[in-house]
Amino acid sequence: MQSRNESLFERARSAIPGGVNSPVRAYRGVGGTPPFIVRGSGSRIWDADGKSYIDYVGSWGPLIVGHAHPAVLAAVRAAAEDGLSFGAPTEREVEMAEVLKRLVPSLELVRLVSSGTEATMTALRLARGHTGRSLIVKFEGCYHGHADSLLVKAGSGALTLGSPDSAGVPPEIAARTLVLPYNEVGALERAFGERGQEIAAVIVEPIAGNMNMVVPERAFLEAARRLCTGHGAVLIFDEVMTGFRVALGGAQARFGVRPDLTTLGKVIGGGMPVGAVGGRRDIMERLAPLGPVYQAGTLSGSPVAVAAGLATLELVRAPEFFERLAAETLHLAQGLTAAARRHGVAFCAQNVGGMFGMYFRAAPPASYGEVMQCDKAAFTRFFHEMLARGVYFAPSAYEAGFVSSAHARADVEQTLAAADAAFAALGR
Ligand code: KE4
Repeated sequence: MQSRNESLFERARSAIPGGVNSPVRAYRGVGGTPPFIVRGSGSRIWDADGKSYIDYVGSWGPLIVGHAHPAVLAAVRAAAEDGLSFGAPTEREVEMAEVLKRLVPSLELVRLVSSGTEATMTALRLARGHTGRSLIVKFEGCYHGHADSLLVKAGSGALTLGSPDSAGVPPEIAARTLVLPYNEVGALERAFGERGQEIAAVIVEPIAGNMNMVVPERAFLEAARRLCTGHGAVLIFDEVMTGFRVALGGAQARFGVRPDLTTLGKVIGGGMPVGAVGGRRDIMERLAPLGPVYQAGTLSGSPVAVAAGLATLELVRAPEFFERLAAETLHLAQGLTAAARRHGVAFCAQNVGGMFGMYFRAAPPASYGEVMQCDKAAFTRFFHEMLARGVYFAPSAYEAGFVSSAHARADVEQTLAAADAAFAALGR
């Protein structure tokens, strides 16, 4: 007898490529049938077979205050009562831009879009339009959404499926993207030494969350800043994942490095489709209708989506929000590491604010190469042991995990108890 998840997945595959609307959801990285989720509340989600899970994916980061938060739902309901979309300016969008400017000082002007991909695609076009150059530097294992120029040695779902370089990207486009090793100052210096005058922009995840989680040396981000300044290139921090996740001001606040442009998404929509690109006024003023760089969007700044984002950003501004979130995430990371050690499994975990990495190796990786040394088979076994025990991690060894303010200590303790049993099974 098929489970509901299995029968839904069978139906889905007959109507949707791979049965999913985003590849990583298909569980190709871990095998098995993905649970079809029917609802979420706080730290938990329920699948079509009635099973509940403590959720550490949080829709890949947006649900930082937990599922179906009453204040977020109330804001969405209120906005929806006035109509869903107008294709005209609304006060809420102005309020969102003002809130983002206040919380992220490097945003002198900001444009709202509907996804992280649109934000990074726009940032690249802005950098190319501003500099008159076309070469983009990105880093192996980093994922910046699925715009052509960025699907070159990309992380996240592309890496999970073993296709970091997507088909369909013309070679002449891919040739305008230079991929360097993440966290290596020397390689970046050599690239600027050889081709500095061609480089329009460096785009970087200031904490890499799409090849598991790799925390850069501060010197790496400082070198990117120094070299971009010295060569007239645009430094883009892709904070779609880290923005309002690792600190109120994002990774740029933690590292004290000011980018020229920042891209945002996920948390700023609170689970609804909102992305943003912002930064230096002289660059942002190149955007239509002021300047020659075109960009547009039917639902950009959607009042209902922005209402969800505003409510979420209000909640994360509560006193001690990030301190409490980081403390709970640290407790999870330390507890997982201790459980693995008790059972002799080569594993460690670390967090930055409310995001974490889990690694089947002795020490946290500092590079893409070290991420690839992690024991992927062990991760897959652990993933399924935990899923069976009601803990829902990202179905890929190349993703970060997320804790929300709705995760109580009891949730984390339940997770750690499940992990103890899972590591015992792995250790046998
Ligand atoms: P979206 O277009 O998916 O909203 O954002 C793309 C993006 C851009 N930049 C960073 C740093 C990102 O992490 C993302 C999207 N993250 C993935 C998960 N790692 C989204 C999940 C998915 O692709 O289904």
